[in-house]
Amino acid sequence: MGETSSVYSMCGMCAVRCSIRVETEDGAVKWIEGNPHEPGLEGSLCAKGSAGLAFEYDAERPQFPMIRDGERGSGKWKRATWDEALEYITGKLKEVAAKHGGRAIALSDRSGPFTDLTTSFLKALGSANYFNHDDTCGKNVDMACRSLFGFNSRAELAYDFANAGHIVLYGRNVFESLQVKEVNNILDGMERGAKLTYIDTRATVTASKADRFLMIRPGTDYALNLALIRTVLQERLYDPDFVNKYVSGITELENFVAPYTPEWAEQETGIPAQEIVSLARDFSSAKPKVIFHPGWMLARYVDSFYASRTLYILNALMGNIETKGGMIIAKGPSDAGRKPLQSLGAKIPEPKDKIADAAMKNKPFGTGHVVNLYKAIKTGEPYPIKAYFAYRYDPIASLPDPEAQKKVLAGLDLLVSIDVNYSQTGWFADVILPEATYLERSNIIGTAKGQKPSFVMRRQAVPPRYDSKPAWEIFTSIVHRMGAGEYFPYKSIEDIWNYQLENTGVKIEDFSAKGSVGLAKAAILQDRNALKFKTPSGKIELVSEDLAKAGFPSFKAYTPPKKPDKGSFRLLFGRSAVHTHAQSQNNIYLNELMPENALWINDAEAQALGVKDGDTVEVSSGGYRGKIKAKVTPHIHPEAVFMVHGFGSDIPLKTRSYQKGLSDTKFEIGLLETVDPVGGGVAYLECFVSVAKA
Ligand SMILES: Nc1nc2c(c(=O)[nH]1)N[C@H]1C(S)=C(S)[C@@H](COP(=O)(O)OP(=O)(O)OC[C@H]3O[C@@H](n4cnc5c(=O)[nH]c(N)nc54)[C@H](O)[C@@H]3O)O[C@H]1N2
Ligand SMILES: Nc1nc2c(c(=O)[nH]1)N[C@H]1C(S)=C(S)[C@@H](COP(=O)(O)OP(=O)(O)OC[C@H]3O[C@@H](n4cnc5c(=O)[nH]c(N)nc54)[C@H](O)[C@@H]3O)O[C@H]1N2
Ligand code: SF4
Ligand SMILES: [Mo]
Repeated sequence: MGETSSVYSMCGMCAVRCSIRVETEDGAVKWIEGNPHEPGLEGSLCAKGSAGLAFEYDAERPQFPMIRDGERGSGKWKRATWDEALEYITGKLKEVAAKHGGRAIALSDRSGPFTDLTTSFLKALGSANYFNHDDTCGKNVDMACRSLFGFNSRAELAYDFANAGHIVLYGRNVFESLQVKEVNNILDGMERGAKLTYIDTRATVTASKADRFLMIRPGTDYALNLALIRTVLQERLYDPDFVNKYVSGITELENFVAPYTPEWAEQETGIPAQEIVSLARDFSSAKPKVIFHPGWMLARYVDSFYASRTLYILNALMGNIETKGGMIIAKGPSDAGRKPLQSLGAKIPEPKDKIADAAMKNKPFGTGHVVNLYKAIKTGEPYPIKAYFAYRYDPIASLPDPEAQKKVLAGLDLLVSIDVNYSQTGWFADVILPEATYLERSNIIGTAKGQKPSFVMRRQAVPPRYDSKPAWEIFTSIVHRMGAGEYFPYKSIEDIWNYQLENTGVKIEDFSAKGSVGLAKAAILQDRNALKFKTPSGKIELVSEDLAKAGFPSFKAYTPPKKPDKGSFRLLFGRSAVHTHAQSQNNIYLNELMPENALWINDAEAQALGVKDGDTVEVSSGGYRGKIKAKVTPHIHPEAVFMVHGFGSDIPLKTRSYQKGLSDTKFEIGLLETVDPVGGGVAYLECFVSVAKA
């Protein structure tokens, strides 16, 4: 046996970033498992996490810096040294900064626990133009949450599924679109007797495990919720003490929902009125241990903001906040009486100009909409953006309409992709910088908020196999070459860690035992008699002052979603348990499990088109067409078809996934600027396709 060691780190096969333990022998990874010390994880990993080994030892990933050697997107590259690639990049950045100022440099990443590095990097270059993926994910849900509670839905709220009495999920396909801890907590809760209600346009694995599955007409969850709220109010099924103390605007709500009867909702949703009433009675009997999980799919229609608001209103009516089995306000270091990490940007002066979307619409509760970054690149308003870093982010694969995007991105003087794979954006970029993989690098320390907040660390397990570098080193080097080295004085990741930990009383060694450092001895719960919400009034605002100031109503009348024309269907998408977005399809192991996607189509509709299960069909929309196998099933709503996202890669260097299956984004023509007018989230599901036998 050679030299073995064991390191605690963080999985990087999806953005959940589960805590892991990695065993190595002679500098090679031998074994990866979930961190046995992590409650709720206890050693488990998902299939994608286990495929980390296949990813690490795959040669079909960028192995050295590459500079474009032909037209953008031509796939012609020349190999470069790091010195050449970084000189090329900083040469362009200097030109851009001289002409338009540092503000013309933008960066987007996936967001998460390490964004202090990217926002500080931009700050050092004099730019506030940091954007993340959220408009394409949970933005509307988050905005809805803020409008009611003042909390960020993801960072400031957690769900105590393990102790819940009734869990209601809207298209939240927890058993396939998964997060390992959450799955384990839900299974624990169900073992202890929690009921699971699942509402989706198709029967997923989660539907098969649910006590109650309701198939809903696409885009009508708002109608369902209005009728549920009406029933809860009329039958006085809510928590009166909680509502009287913490909720303002209940009379206005009652008046607003009055016309939305269960019988009316049946016409819209296809869910029988009886079912709606019995669901309302059923979950109310479990209050306050009821969780309505917002999911993300509600967030992808043009009126998702208001639909998501009704879902949070249901949570509030059940009085489930800050109680066992309910919605928990996530705690940070200061709630545990501890000091937070020191920001890498703490000593860097604020950029002169505000972020480029600050002046734009759709921002009652915040900025950083990546869609508005595209607008700014396209129009030069409010000022020009000429250089763009896509770091751990692949907009061409994840925003609608790749061709429309390329037209916008063509206006840049510099597009850089920093990735561990060849991404669709990388393929169109001027420079690809290969980051060392999650097993080959350390990251800055992150903060995990929750009932028991902690500091978390991703720590290098093995040396890089190719000529790649960790992000902290890439960004530090660019800042130095741009003449701002004083703001990034770090020579090693330990320098960064020590700086971050300076005032916290925590030392680097403290991470060795378990991989993270807990900041509270016991779970912290606020006093239920003295809850404070982060709204202007400190209450849960059904009638929101902030919304009114931004010129939006607190309650919006229901408008039915468009019905597809004959022979046409609404295109829905979602995940498979064995793939991550568009990044894993070429993984040897995961590719074997699922090499391509199929088109789910309702059996009666298929029959009318003469399509049988397994037939090849042609799908088309606005001039784009492609062929795919049909999965004919009764388990999808007749108005919709569905495909798993992430297939149909254009990159020949990824030989296993090249042109396998279809890409949903290519059908989403014209939707790049179609957003929910209040939340700002991208309305991907306002997409219709025609289907015919091929
Ligand atoms: N049509 C359609 N559009 C969608 C979706 C859909 O289902 N259908 N899903 C939406 C949702 S919910 C989301 S969250 C977004 C996701 O969109 P993205 O955030 O763009 O997707 P990811 O696959 O998480 O990651 C993007 C890139 O990060 C790279 N990457 C992974 N690990 C690392 C690393 O360690 N270092 C570096 N430097 N790079 C890394 C991957 O190779 C990939 O190219 O897409 C959204 N867009
Ligand atoms: N395996 C795996 N897990 C993941 C990810 C991954 O890439 N792979 N990505 C992570 C990310 S970033 C996210 S955002 C989450 C996404 O997690 P989810 O939002 O739970 O999952 P999706 O699979 O995107 O879509 C869920 C469902 O929404 C349904 N749906 C579509 N329209 C409607 C509607 O009008 N009403 C209702 N009620 N349902 C509708 C679709 O049929 C689909 O089954 O998953 C996370 N987990
Ligand atoms: S959910 Fe799976 S792929 Fe994602 S971080 Fe956890 S183990 Fe890794
Ligand atoms: Mo997402």
